[in-house]
Amino acid sequence: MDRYESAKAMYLDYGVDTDKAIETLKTIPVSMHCWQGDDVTGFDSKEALSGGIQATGNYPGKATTPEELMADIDKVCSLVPGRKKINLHASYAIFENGNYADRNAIKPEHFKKWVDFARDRKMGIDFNPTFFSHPMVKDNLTLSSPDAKVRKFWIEHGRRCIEISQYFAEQTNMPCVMNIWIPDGYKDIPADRIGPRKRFKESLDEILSVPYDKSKVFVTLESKVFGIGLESYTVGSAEFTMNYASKNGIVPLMDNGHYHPTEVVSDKISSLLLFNEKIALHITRGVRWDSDHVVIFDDETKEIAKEIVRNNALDRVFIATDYFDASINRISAWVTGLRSVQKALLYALLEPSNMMKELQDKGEFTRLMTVSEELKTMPFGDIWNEYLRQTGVPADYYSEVEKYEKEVLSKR
Ligand code: RNT
Ligand code: ZN
Repeated sequence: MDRYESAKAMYLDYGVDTDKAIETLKTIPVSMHCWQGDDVTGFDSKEALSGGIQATGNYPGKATTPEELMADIDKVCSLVPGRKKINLHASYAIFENGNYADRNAIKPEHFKKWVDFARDRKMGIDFNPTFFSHPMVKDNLTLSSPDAKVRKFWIEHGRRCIEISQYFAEQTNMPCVMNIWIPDGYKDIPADRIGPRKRFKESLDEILSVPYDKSKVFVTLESKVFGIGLESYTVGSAEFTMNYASKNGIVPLMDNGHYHPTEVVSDKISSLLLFNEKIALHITRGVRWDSDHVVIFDDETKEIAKEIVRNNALDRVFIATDYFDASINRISAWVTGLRSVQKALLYALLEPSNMMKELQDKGEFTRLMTVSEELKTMPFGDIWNEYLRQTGVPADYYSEVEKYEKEVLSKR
């Protein structure tokens, strides 16, 4: 018997249909962040990366033009199975023939090349206003700045991004998730915590007063506990963003690097699902801090996937990746992270969750523990390989990455 058939029979003993799991996995969109390709640099400014985030390493071959970044995205897509969306930041606007526009003046036309790119590949586009790496970030503040001029600039940026998001949705015929994250915060103990949050709230109200089609654009709001140089206070804390999102009918976004080290996003998903029609995730891997390491097939990534699958929430959770490693081949970093998310989803789809819920409700905790442990040594790899085979993606991507590095990246 071939390996897939024999693995399939083993899962069937637990009542799990592996064919069905594979079919479901093929339909789950994962939003691929464009910023792994160039260490969050973008094309619109010469400013260094700011906002309390950091890409470390200087591996050669990073993309520095739209053409290079698009070629790299194509390479990645050829090595990642399943449905992908492309997640852009406003800083990736493409200016041609001197039609440069500052962040408060960008228009759909500056993203036409991205639309063409996505449409040719039948992909949807997600979007992010870029509230960092720009001279109008004053004292690490944007939408919460005490300076009305600064706030006005960034409010206008946010409003324009909603318009661009709707353009993406209409052009690709797929909804666009637009995520708002601001770096605003203080390095040291603030004297006024409520003032900046009140201003942030008012700025968000102004951004969201732009009329837009809520069936096409889903605005999400991402929280964060601290940033580099912003250790003592962030304006967009978890409490702020969750309350703002639920009061204003937008979607809360949780990034699993944005909590205290012993807090886990996997435990938060169920609560948010009970109070929100949709929720959004940034999947990353923090090592000791919000370091944005490449996502791997680790316990917390699996646990996050299980919470989405067990709660029948595949159509209620917007799944996106968000990490940036500049110390290794960036294509490989991208592929490894995206594949890990897909692996975790498959792993979750192969869990006999009803049976396990029943054991929990009956108080059979001894059996529950033994089942969970047995599942860990099931032939998961054979099911994964079958999925790769069916989606036409090579199991060994390293040799492809090596070849691309030799032929393309090393010549940049
Ligand atoms: C920063 C946030 C945010 C960014 C991207 C580039 O800590 O996670 O989502 O990583 O917008
Ligand atoms: Zn994030």
